[in-house]
Amino acid sequence: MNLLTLFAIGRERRPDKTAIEFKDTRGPLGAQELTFSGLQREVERWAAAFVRMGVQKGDRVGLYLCNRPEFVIAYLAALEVGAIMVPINLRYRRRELSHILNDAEPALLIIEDEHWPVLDEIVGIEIGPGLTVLSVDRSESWLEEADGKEWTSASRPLTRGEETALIMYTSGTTGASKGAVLTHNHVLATVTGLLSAWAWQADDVLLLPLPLFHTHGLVVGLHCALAMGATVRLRTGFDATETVKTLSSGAATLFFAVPTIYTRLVDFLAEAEEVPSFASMRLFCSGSAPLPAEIHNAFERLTGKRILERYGMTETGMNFSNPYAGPRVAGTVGTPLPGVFARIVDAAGQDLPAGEEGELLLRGSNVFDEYWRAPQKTAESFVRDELGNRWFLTGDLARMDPLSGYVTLLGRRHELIISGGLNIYPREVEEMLTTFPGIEEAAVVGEPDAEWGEAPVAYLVCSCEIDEVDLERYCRGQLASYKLPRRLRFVGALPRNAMGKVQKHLLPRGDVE
Ligand code: MLC
Ligand code: AMP
Repeated sequence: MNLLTLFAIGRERRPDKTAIEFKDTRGPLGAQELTFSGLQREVERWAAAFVRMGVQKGDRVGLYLCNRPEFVIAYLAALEVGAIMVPINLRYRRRELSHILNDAEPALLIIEDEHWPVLDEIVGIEIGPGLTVLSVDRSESWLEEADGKEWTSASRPLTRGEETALIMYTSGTTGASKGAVLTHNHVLATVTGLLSAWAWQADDVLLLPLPLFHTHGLVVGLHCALAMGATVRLRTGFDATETVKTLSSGAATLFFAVPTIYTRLVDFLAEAEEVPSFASMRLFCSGSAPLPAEIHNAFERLTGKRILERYGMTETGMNFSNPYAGPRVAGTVGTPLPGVFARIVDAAGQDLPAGEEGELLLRGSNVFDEYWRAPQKTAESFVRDELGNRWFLTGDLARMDPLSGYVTLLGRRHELIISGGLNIYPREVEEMLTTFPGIEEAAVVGEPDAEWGEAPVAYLVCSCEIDEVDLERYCRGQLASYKLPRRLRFVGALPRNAMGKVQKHLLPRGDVE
């Protein structure tokens, strides 16, 4: 099924109801509200403009935008014309942006005015011709040019469920991010699974401060709401005061967030003179990184609400969830969602009995088929069983409770660092650090961090004295700032094994001169 067909079911329930209530928590974009029918009118106007600009079925449309109604409009308009949406992390800098634009080769990129400087640096230089860049802040000018060009659902090119809806870039083990190709059917499987597992209702109102360029905000949040015809209170970012005010005022029923946000809410509420009631809230969800049990319990103590923790991935959408009705166990991600099959295997790929720790493998109609233009990476990410079924190697280490069947995630097979729900691959940071004059070798590891869960720390072998201020300025120009090492440790050499591979577990922890 095409996702637009699913969204039409939600829209037609109550076309005059609010689909998006938007507020810019930072200020400049103000507030805006769109009904489901108003949203569709805008989508059709944008779709007509896209076609006029030459966007064709199968073309990629990149969105380098913060959370704002135009993100939703542009995305749905891209689907209308049969295009594939490529969301781009807004924190990405020149190098990361350039990589995605070269890899996905979008025909159209939609940005905000403030991003012109970085695009001027790369378009026509690092990025080949053929890319049209439009600013959302000047949309009236290019939308007007298409006025009079009618677009209706009858204009839609036939797009089947097995065709691609999204390419979502996710941190790559090889230093550069890779695009997970998601069809309409993949996304639909996650959405329909969650609608039933979490008992979504048309009257639901979701407060959504998470970025729409990641699966959590986009698929779990926006898609479920559009499919159900529920309202989204879309925010540009997280603000504890505003969140508590909205959630306690009766203006929301659902809240989805990452553990760092729950940590901040617990701190905020613990310091409040009086903790307000969250009586209208029927569900608080956490995911994207492990929720510490003490935060889980502290949140319940303060609010009387028990968080539902779930587990997902960009490549697969949502996989596991604690129950909506039933015990939500801190430190676990619950059981597989409808239609998701899971195995836990040892290093040789053999199934392990419940209770033993191994790598989690997944299969299901939610699981992607391939990375964009990367057959080798795709091949390395799947194994086949004796029946020929293809299983995705998640890289997550897990154990299943023999009695309840609940799964606990224990860590990751690869070196991935998850900071506040954002992924950092050490290799990418290491490669960047060694391009700085004087840094000969770098090893980046994740260390526990009270605020972010994990934070990157860099061990450096240098041939001369490094000016840390210069280094930081350099790093900021190269990488999204959440990837910057929080601490630098200067060492004489990196511990290596006989094969020359860095033994990160042997790096001296704590400050070293
Ligand atoms: C922001 N900063 C971070 C950071 N977020 N640093 C480390 N880790 C993070 N996660 C840094 C910025 O780089 C900036 O640094 C400074 O903090 C202020 O930025 P900000 O934008 O004002 O930050 P803030 O609004 O406080 O953001 C924190 C946050 C945000 C937790 C709200 O990180 C967030 O929304 N995280 C969720 C990401 C997400 O949706 N992940 C899901 C992926 S999908 P400087 O130095 O420039 O000032 C997935 C699958 C699944 O994982 O299961 O869901
Ligand atoms: P991403 O690549 O950004 O899609 O992040 C996916 C990864 O986030 C997974 O492979 C897990 O390692 C991690 N993750 C998601 N949800 C949870 C959770 N509830 N607990 C622990 N880790 C999680």
